[in-house]
Amino acid sequence: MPPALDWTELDSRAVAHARALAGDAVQKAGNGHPGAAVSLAPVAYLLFQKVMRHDPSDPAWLGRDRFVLSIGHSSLTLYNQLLLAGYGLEIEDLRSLRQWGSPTPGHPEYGQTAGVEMTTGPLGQGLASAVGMAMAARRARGLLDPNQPKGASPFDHTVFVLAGDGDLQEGVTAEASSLAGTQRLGNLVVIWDDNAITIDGDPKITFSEDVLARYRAYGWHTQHVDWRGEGEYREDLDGLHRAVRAAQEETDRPSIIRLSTIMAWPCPTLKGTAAPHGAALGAEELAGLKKELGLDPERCFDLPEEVLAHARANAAARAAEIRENWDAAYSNWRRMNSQKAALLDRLVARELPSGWHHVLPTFEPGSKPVATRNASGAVINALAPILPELWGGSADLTASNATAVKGEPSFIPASQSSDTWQGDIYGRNLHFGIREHAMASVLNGICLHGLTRPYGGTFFVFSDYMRPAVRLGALMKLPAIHVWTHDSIGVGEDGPTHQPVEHLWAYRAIPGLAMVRPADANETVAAWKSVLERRCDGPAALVLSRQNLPVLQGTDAEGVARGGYVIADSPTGKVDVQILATGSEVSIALDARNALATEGIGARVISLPCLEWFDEQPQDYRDSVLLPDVTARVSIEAGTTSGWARYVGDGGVSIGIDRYGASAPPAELFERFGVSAEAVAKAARSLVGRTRIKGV
Ligand SMILES: Cc1ncc(C[n+]2csc(CCOP(=O)(O)OP(=O)(O)O)c2C)c(N)n1
Ligand SMILES: [Mg+2]
Repeated sequence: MPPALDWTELDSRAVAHARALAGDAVQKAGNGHPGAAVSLAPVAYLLFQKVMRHDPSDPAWLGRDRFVLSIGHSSLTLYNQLLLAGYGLEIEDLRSLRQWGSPTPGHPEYGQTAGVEMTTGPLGQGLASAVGMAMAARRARGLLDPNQPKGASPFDHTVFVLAGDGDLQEGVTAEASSLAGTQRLGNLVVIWDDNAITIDGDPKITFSEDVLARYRAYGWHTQHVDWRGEGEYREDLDGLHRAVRAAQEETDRPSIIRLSTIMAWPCPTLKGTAAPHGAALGAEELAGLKKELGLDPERCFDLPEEVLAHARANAAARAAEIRENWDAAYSNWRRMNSQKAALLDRLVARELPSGWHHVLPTFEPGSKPVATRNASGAVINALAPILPELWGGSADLTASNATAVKGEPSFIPASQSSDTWQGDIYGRNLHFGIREHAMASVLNGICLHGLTRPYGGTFFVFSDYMRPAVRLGALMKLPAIHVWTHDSIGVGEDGPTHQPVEHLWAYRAIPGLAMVRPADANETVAAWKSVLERRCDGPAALVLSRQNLPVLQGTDAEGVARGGYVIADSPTGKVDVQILATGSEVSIALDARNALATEGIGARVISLPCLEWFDEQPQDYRDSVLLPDVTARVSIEAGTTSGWARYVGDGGVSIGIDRYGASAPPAELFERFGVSAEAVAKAARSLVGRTRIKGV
């Protein structure tokens, strides 16, 4: 039996004030989401004050449980607890809810408010990323302390999620939950606020399956705590506490608790309706709520000193007690595992081991052509022995994406091993199944958890399935690495469904995401190096070819790190035209340059593996690469041309594919779509003919 819940009158008062504060904050802001914050205040208080291991004075504490508010719209549910527990939020911050620069933005934002583990708001992402956090916790434990029995390591902790009807309707949680069940993530506990309300009212119009049966079928441990019951609504905190403890004790399966509540309870007239989901309660209803709670309806933002002091003292005392044991266990672990402790210090600092890049492969220019996806696979395998934090896999395209680390087990329970993949709960090769969206969310969760660095692969065309999570990762500046192979019509016979065309520009539209499309094997190595070195500034996608590409003369790792460089300058000593290219089209550009040389036209070829990195460079560097005075410019990229005007200017020509591809052999497709050296040369000739070159 878990210890009985120790609950005092002051705890009840803290919950009552939290409910009223949620109403007050939204009333003052004029808009927001009070409803679930009112009804879930006791649930969140229970977690933060009675259940979770956390330390408000050290929000980054390694041993902490994680709390993910998947219902991000209910940010006040979290802000109230951060305030009560002593994470630095104060009443004045609730007064500035949703205002410019406040630590209480409309939805919780990672990095803006101490104690916020993840940016949430796009429904489903919180729960799906929590699966990644739970996976990361297991992987980190395997790296640092694999031999302790369950629960005995300082690295053991629980990932808690508060989810809503919306989260469980979103497809990404189905993907992630199926994966979590297969992975037997016993360190994951989800509480589903089954309040029978979404914005359109009763979700019975859209959501009729037996959700817990579905989760049982996924392999989860399920419980139902029914506060609505048959008779009067009763917030049975003892029952919920028991369920949460039982969920934590179930270490072999993830757990979900269906908690049947009433939206905005105990608001006098609006409880149980959709109205308080996303609008201020109104003065009258708010006063009525306060009366129901036994509070003074005249007082706003009221939090008596003794209530706040109680909550903060309780959170601090619990933290001190938990930390005392944990610190001792952790010091002991450090003493017994000095090498692993050094590894941990490196991972916490997000540093790479000195000299790490010496193991990177190099490819001889002119040697056998190599697909950049395979060069990427060679990099991953070269780095694997010295970067244990680097791990990843694919959404069922492991061989195609070249994401596997050879000779290492898969990150799956041994019981899930197949003829092809040997499983180990601490394994390294990830298998996401055909779940691209959840893969991206999981990568975010792994990054958020901290210590390790994940990558995930699929065909570039299916990156569309990942976009919501990739965007959120960019917003949070998480260093996930996307390995997107089969990057163009170079896919060939599979045809237009499998040939990305608009994807490069569609993803370049996401601020903070680096789209890296290397030209050959050596640029691929340099791209990986730069991505790994840029470890704190957001996600990167490696956009890689299916087809073999020549190993080029003139590639430059430093130039790749800067996003663009001159791979071959004008052979005539005078730059008549500049050819801009990425990926597989760089070699085409080089062919065009050579053809133009025979006609006495001097072409400079600029390889631009990453426009985002190039744009970051100082003006003088950019001007030294892309000469401002030479306005005869041709870009070539096997995708839509939409954004190239910015680089080639009004007078330039962009060669690309502004239509869907087709099913045919790759060489024929390049030719028929005019992505060719002849097309570049033709455009260059006409530009040189009609463009006055300054200073000439
Ligand atoms: C992906 C996504 N789609 C739509 C929305 C808009 N939205 C915000 S909350 C909500 C309803 C959520 O219902 P539920 O999870 O039951 O939360 P409750 O109303 O019970 O607080 C919707 C549709 C969103 N935030 N994210
Ligand atoms: Mg709901």
